[in-house]
Amino acid sequence: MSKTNFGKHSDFVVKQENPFNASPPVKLLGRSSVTPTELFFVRSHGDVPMVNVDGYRLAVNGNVSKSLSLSLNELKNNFERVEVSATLQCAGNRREELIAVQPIPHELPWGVEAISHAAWVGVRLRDVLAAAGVDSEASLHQHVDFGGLDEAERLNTRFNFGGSIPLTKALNAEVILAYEMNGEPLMPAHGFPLRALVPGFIGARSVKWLERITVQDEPSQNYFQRHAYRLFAPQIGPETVNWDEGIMLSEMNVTSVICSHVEEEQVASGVVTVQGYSIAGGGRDVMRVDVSCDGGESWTAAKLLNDAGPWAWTLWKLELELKPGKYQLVVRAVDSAINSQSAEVAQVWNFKGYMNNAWHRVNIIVE
Ligand SMILES: Nc1nc2c(c(=O)[nH]1)N[C@H]1C(S)=C(S)[C@@H](COP(=O)(O)O)O[C@H]1N2
Ligand SMILES: [Mo]
Repeated sequence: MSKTNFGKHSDFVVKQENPFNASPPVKLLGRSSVTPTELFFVRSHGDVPMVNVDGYRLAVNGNVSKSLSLSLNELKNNFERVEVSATLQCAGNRREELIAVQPIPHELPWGVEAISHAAWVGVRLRDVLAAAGVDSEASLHQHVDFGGLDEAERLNTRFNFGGSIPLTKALNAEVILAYEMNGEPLMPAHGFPLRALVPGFIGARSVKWLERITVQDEPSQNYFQRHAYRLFAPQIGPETVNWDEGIMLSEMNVTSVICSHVEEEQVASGVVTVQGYSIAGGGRDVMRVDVSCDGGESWTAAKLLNDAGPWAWTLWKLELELKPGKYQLVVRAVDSAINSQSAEVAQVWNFKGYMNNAWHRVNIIVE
């Protein structure tokens, strides 16, 4: 295990050493509902800060009647301990397929593995906001801004990572300040000692190494809210972009992915088991996962394997009887709002490479 591996699995695939960005091999993903922590993907925009818990304080300020400064123990002792089982997915998941359509410079070429699931323990954000005297009735149009301790560098300046969510989301029971992941204190790479956990939203809003929560009238001024993590129309590029026009990303969209096979894989004829994950954003449910082995001409519904609640991915499986030949496996899902996926990656291309939820296709050779 190399020094920069941050305690991860020896098969963990490091995409970038500095900052540390890494993900599990696709075939180890979605094997179980809960991703073992040593395989949970890591997305970081700056160096992983090593936080000394003795000096650690969380500040709660802004439009509150009582500003707070809390140690980790005060948080643990003064607020109810709650568990939330939730999947985290980066908005840049599956960027690699977008890059194959048209290059996306300076962004990480994630495959399908920038997603993982854990059992998180922490305190409800709304309990902490209530202790700070946030008047939820009077202030529904506000935003909750999270500030991290890590520093990123963009546009020649160094600044702390941050991002915000609407107060209406922050007041929901599923949004927590997490200090444990899969029964252990958070690992440094996942935000020790404390992170926001915003199920159903893009991963970027689950701010790690959380040091500040500010209730304010506007969304975060942070680069990662104002420039990055916005969705632009397909014709917009770096030269023509007006940063204010992109859609600030919040809820994830419905997606589905094949994890059992990789491109051009050779498999034996007979029963071929196709497996993967699917997830609907915003707490919606995955209602149906369809699998095709002929490029999308005909479809069969896959078996949905787990029901870990609205904030969790759905694992699925289908056994196909395949004779020798070439096949294109395809998967697509439908969620509880009957949202579905685009057939072609080109239809969802955008110059920052976010939210690719096109049908996932994998060509295999059966021998
Ligand atoms: N402080 C801080 N929080 C952060 C980030 C970061 O770089 N710094 N990356 C965000 C992004 S883009 C994602 S997808 C998730 C990834 O969480 P993980 O590394 O625990 O998988 O953390 C989010 N929180
Ligand atoms: Mo992300």
